[in-house]
Amino acid sequence: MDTPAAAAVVTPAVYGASDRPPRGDYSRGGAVHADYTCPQDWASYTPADHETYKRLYERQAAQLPGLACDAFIKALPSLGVKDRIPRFEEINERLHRATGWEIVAVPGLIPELPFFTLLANRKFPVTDWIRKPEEFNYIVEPDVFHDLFGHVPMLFDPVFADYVQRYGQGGIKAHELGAGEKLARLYWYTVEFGLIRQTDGLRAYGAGILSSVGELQHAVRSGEPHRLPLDLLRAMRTRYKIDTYQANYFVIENFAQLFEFTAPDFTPLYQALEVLPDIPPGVLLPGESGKA
Ligand code: HBI
Ligand code: FE
Repeated sequence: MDTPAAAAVVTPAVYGASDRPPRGDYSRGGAVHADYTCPQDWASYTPADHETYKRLYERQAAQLPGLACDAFIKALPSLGVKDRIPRFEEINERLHRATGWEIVAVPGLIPELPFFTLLANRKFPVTDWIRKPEEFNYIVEPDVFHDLFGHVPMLFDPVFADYVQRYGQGGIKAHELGAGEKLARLYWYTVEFGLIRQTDGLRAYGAGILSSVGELQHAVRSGEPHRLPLDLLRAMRTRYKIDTYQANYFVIENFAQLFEFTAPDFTPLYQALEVLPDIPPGVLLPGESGKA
């Protein structure tokens, strides 16, 4: 669909625990569509923007060995150019051939339902703006570096790619059932901050870890955070922080496990969650070692 949305329809998402509005431009003179997608405004990147991307890419790529999962390391070159912000169409030629996914540009965080709907249609929303040099090390909202470098390589893995689509389908249903916030925690603890056990040790597959300069070491190696085997109820009960390293991570054995976990109808889980209290980040329940 190519009709630009009425400006009033496309409002920024209020997301996580932030009290500021998202910073993207959600009107762009009518260029933002009703599904929140927009053209990637490639021409507006400055030489400094491309330089920021190049420096982020170089620094992050250098610390992947032994910390990032094999699927991520294998697919990273599929992003193409490293010395400037890639054009999304270039990536789509390869991504669509690999798993049938495509990336679409968005002006920033978007509300839950349109977000879930894009995923259910195998379209991954990628923020097109890039952080300013003074935010080089840390940014709360996703920018093009987080979305491309962190998320897109994993979409080249066929099983993980199917999981993300199924998550989007489940999200639409959760939204109808008023359980969107609970399901969003599953996204957080898998797609954003998930760990996987490989035969050669623990590795990161979550984009929030893979795109962060400090969190890779913290998540995979540090003795500080708790690591728990992924359990749907446990993860959906656990609140999260958006402005510090995570205090707990959930570990999967393989991507097929994620896909299988999300096959059943979640309605009974949402019912159970209504009477189970939330668990604060970093808290262990009786019997948990936190050393998965
Ligand atoms: N919008 N652009 C963008 N990127 C996200 O990761 C995102 C979003 N909107 C909502 C959202 N994530 C969350 O609700 C997900 O947890 C499920
Ligand atoms: Fe993300």
